Amino acid sequence: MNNELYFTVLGPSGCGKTTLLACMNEYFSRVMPGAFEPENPATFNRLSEAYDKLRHEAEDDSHEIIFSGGVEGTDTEHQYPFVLKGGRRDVHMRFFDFPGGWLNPRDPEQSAHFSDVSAKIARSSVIIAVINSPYLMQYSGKYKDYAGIDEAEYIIERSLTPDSDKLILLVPVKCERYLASPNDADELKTTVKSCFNHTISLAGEASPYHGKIAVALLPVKTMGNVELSRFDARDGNPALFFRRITDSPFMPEYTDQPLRYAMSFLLEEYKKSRAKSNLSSMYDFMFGSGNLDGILDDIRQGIRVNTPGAEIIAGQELIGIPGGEGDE
Ligand SMILES: Nc1nc2c(ncn2[C@@H]2O[C@H](COP(=O)(O)OP(=O)(O)OP(=O)(O)O)[C@@H](O)[C@H]2O)c(=O)[nH]1
Ligand SMILES: [Mg+2]
Repeated sequence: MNNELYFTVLGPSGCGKTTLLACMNEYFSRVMPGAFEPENPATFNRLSEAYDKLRHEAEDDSHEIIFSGGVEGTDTEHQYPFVLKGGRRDVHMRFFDFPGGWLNPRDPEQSAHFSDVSAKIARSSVIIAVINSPYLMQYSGKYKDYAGIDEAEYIIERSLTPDSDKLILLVPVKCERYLASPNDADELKTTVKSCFNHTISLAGEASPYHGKIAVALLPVKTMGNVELSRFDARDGNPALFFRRITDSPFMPEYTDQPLRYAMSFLLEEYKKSRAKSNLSSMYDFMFGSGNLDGILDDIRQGIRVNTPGAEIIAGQELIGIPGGEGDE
């Protein structure tokens, strides 16, 4: 258990965390069958169900898809264990997602939860902040508090430790409309960067974490064929409506990129621990047999640095891939 890679997935209920993992699972089980898979049937079932539901919604022309904001939803932590299969050794990874309410530092009832999430983040190599894009983009960001960014930034900062590197992935979803043209994608990019300004500054030269934090922005289309049709905030609790783009097929895109970036980062961490002859490091234990190199290289090979709205914002050397600014 101790030698698992931890990934923390942050974002309020309904923002699309499970959906993102479901799309990632579907992608890699298709392109790398047998190499990357859920560790147990419960995880497999939960993610397959989420994917089937997404597909069903994406292929249904008969209604608008409605999401309401502000619901706290599930009140329990979810864990999604995966295994990456090596010849002699497997690498175990565990994705954690938490109810949004647990991240509220001002709620005394949640303080135990807050500490628990914070400890998981401290132990995680990779943090994925899932961003419900319309809250940032509609009405000039008037509803951005619903995206839970302040909470995410606060707990990330509180959980950093000077002794380990971290990759922070900012992953906008429900963003088909904002990736429609290069100008739209630029606007999404600028907006997300300004909303996460504090986190990005933690990687800056003036920060004690400079050189230890990498930040990348990686928008993902989980449906690909729907667009925001209405944003109704009349009763103060904004509801999002999506509609299928006529005759467009269900077509998730870029769903593989977060894991590819994560694996590239982890491979760099492993190389660094090797160079320091730190043979007791977690990375050395997991990757040291050499058997996984082929798989990791395959995963890394598929990295794209120029998908719409994407950018490596800080710490490119930690991620270890060529390119920088993603231009459309
Ligand atoms: N239109 C659109 N809908 C999406 C997208 N991603 C997720 N959804 C929908 O959003 C709803 C909520 O997504 P989930 O993945 O269950 O959200 P979650 O963050 O796991 O929520 P909790 O488990 O309650 O914390 C689902 O009905 C998805 O079908 C997207 O990119 N576009
Ligand atoms: Mg979920």
